[in-house]
Amino acid sequence: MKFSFIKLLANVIVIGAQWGDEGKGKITDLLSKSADVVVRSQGGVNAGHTVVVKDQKFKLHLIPSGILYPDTECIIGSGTVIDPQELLEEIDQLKDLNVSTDNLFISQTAHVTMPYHRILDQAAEEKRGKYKIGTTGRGIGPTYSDKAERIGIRMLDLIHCDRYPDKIEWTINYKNAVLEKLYGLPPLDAKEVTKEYQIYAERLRPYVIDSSLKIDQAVRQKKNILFEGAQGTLLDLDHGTYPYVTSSNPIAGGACVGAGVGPTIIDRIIGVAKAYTTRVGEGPFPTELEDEIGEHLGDKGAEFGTTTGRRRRCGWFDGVIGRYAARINGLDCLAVTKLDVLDELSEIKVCVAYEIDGEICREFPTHAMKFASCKPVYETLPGWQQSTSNCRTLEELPKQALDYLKFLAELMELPIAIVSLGASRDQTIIVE
Ligand code: 2SA
Ligand code: MG
Repeated sequence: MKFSFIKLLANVIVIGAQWGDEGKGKITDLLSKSADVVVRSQGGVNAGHTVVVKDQKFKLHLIPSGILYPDTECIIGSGTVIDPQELLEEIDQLKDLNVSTDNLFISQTAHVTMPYHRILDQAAEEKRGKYKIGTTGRGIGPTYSDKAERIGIRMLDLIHCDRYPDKIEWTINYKNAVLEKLYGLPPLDAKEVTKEYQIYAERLRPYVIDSSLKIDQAVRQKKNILFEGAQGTLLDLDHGTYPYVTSSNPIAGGACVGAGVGPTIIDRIIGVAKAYTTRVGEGPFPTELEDEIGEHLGDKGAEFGTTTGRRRRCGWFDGVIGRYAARINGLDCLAVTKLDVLDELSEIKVCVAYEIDGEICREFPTHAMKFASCKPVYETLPGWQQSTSNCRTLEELPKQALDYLKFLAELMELPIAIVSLGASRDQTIIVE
């Protein structure tokens, strides 16, 4: 079966099947309508979701888009990293737009991004020179490094820092040595930073809870839980295009780890993929188009990073990484977004395999050098050259557009459950 409707009467993970920015924000926003709880499991303010409701644009980085529904509980889970200043700005932005944050909860074991993390992220990028990763510069990698090194500050430490300021001060002084000795940068004033963070702590304290316990209670009450992925499969620290990856696990397994639930509670895993491919930052990208078609996709698709404003690199749909994402995540079905961006093209290419050292390869090569050298093998499909943005059923789509979707579904061996044809909530086909 090529198309199927996956009912959201269950616990669902939404995952990016490419390099991030697949339009997960819109899909989770749609699914949040029938979810009782929405959970973010990993990542930090490197993520960016734009949700459009009644012509109002919401740019969210840390807070799940489910916050726009008044009865949906939103949890920022253990596996995330939290920049308190940015989170408070997001809370204020929502309040200004009359969106309540009473249903927002923050895990007490999530790690805190401190000022030195941001400085170190940017300094390390500069030092890497030609080996730079193209990070968002938001301190994500250094925050996760400290977590692994076991010198991180967790939300618990933050909200109790008025009583125990020593830990934060000690860590800042420890990091000052790194700033000075490794990068020749001026030290931070430990007392000043601690004072600043005490103010953030005061405001964030009411939101902080034992999140895994709260999720467990929701599971026992048979509530519908939506796990909202950030970034994408190919940016996964373990299974992505290392070293050009983020420092967390955006794959389905990562959702369980970061939320603190067992995999047995998950009923469905939905992969979100654009009808073409984009990537921000450095690293190999086999189907990249450095020509006027790539430019057209970028312009029509408004391909700019939500967090950094960087222009995204654009290319054809890559079925090899698509199949890889299906495997690594155990995807049940697919949501295809931004199909309308292809509307004007006379023909559309899809990568079905790679050629590596003269050999045809259908499986994703985890070897970075091989991946960097692979040439895409394309199949060319006819375009439809008419607008699809007002189509609301599969039947209303031009035949070539429907054939294109069927081709992707067959290639990925997955049913398509949702097709998105624009940014607003109603520009969507939900397959019945
Ligand atoms: P980092 O900052 O350490 O996580 O960067 C490491 C790599 O991960 C990529 N990355 C992303 N790629 C796409 N979208 C992301 N979120 C923002 C958005 C990006 C933006 O939604 O648009 O605004 O630029 C995201 N976050 C991290 C990053 O480009 C590096 O390749
Ligand atoms: Mg994004």
